[in-house]
Amino acid sequence: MATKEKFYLTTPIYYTNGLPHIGHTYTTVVADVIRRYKRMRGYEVVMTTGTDEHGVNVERAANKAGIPESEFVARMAVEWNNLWNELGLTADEFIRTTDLQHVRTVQWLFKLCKENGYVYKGHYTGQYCIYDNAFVNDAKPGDNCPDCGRPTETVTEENYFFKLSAFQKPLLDFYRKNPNFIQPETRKNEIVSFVEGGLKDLSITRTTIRWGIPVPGEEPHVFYVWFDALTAYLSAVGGPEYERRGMWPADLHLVGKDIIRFHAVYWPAFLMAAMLPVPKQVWAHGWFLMDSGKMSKSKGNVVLPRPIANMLGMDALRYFLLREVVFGQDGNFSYDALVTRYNSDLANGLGNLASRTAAMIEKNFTGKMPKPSARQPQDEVLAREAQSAIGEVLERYENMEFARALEAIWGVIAAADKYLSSEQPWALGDSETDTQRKAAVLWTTAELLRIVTVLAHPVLPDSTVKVWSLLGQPASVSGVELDGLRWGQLAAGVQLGKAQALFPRVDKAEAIERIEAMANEEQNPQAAPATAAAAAASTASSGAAASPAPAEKITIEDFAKVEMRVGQILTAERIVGADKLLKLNVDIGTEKRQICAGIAQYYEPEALVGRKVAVVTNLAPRKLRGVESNGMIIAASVGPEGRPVLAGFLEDVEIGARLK
Ligand code: ME8
Repeated sequence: MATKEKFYLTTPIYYTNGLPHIGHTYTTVVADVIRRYKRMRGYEVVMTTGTDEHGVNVERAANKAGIPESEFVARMAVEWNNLWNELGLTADEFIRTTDLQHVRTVQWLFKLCKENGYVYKGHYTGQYCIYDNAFVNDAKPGDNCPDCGRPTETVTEENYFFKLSAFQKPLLDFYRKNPNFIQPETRKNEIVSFVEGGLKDLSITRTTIRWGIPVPGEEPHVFYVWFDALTAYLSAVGGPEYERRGMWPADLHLVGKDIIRFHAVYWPAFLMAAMLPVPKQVWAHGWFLMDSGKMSKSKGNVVLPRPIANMLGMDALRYFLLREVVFGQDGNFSYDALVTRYNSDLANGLGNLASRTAAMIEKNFTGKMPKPSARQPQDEVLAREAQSAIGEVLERYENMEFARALEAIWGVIAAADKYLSSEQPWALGDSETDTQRKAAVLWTTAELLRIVTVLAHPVLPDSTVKVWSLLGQPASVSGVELDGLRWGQLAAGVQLGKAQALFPRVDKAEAIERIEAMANEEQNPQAAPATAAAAAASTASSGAAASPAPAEKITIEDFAKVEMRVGQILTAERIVGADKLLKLNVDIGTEKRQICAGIAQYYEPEALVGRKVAVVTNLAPRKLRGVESNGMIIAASVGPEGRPVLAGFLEDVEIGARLK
């Protein structure tokens, strides 16, 4: 058997002074999509990610948390790793820069560079903040520290320097000989002109930082974080023994545009100096922006992946990230656009096509895939469209044009919708001719769905598995070889699998409200307004089961912040355009409140009048579907759909009584 060609790809190793947001998720999702795609094309793939655990920022974050750095980074690495696992983004190797294997690799790389004459001892002079104990990059004498605002001082320290200047010509030659090394083209031009402008030697050790990998025999020197971090790509696949694993050099480093210089200039130079193989490609994508600005914790505009995955499913987030923005360019993130795409492309598009095709086969052919005997030219037109999409989609994936790949797949879905509308199999009768025609139309649609499912699998790994089993297909969709995919391979006679919910439609405003409530709870666990069940009751159940992470323990003082009282519902009415919400007027003893509750699908408004309920009364007012809601009604959230059941009292209670 021929051995498989290898493909090694990496995400950046992320800083552990914060938690993953949608930007980090983006890079990791793209890596995962490529991994799945390459496997389906027969490659042996290794994908790595990890955590960058050294440096001043981590040192500061640990100090702020009041725990030793080693404990702080261990906790953070667990958080990052857990989140990736939860999101289905488990890498093949997860490298931590505090791992012994990594420490050994950094020290080894340094030794090779030094032995080859590219490292020398010198003095580094820069602006230093004595309060933060750190050099301030790019600061001039007289500048203030950007972190604490205090004046910086000019400080000189002894460092080891890397002779980056010696690599100007080798790097430019390398870029010329490997024109695809830096992608996209615009980034390549930036880097080439940066290198053409001349390279200064780089200080690669520090004596002013404590939290780093020690330079052997040269304490207190520790390695500069980037010399340390970049080497993680090599330590993940064997370090000094990389040849044994056979994965190095990396085929693809995926990074954001912020760190392209480190990857396309410093990293190949370090490797050239050590006479080690250089990676084949660095691909720098753009930023996901929030309200057209960069996400940052201090601005409070960070989007978290978990609430979105809980509400809409991880496939929806993956689809959105890849479909919404041309890979390589910046794009804006908005919940509105996310939910719109979810409803239109996933619920109404793929989900609807799959469920109605299966339902028609179930109804007309007792769930057995029919044989396509009475074919007509329009079936062939659709077949040709799907067949030619296969080639196009593979080419798009190969060129990292994910949005275009998905566009092509969804073009085929739209063609199938059109085909069904014009063929109208549901309008055909039970005569032999009609039954044969129905068989041909439904087989054609199911075959198209099979092809779409295979092509979309790298992006939608969970839902395509469901469609695959719905179509009664053997083995796993991930095992299908993309290069062998052809129109006409769908066997007749197979029994369809059980129908499963794929992408239940959601009410946009409610979905956004719930995502935001979960994000708020995740970001401010102490300030969480009320229980998960209460949040579910106030914002309506959408059908997509939300399962927020279990809340951390709170103190009695925290609990005391939530004011709950007995209220009596005076009036209840439906809200036009929001089929899940009821507008209630509630007497809470001291005043009457307007409260919106997501219970309209389960409670008739008239039946609620006069009912006594438990109300959270000190919740900040907010708008639901444009209607002000001033409080929250407590309900249990029951079953996978989160059916709300209002909390009540077995004995008579006074209106306004406080719940404790
Ligand atoms: O730079 N949009 O780590 P980091 C898109 N430890 N991608 C984003 C993003 C956004 N708004 N925000 C972050 C580091 N990213 C170093 C890397 S590698 C040897 C060391 C992604 O935690 C993007 O991939 O700051 C970016 O390059 C990376 O996260 C930066 O992660």
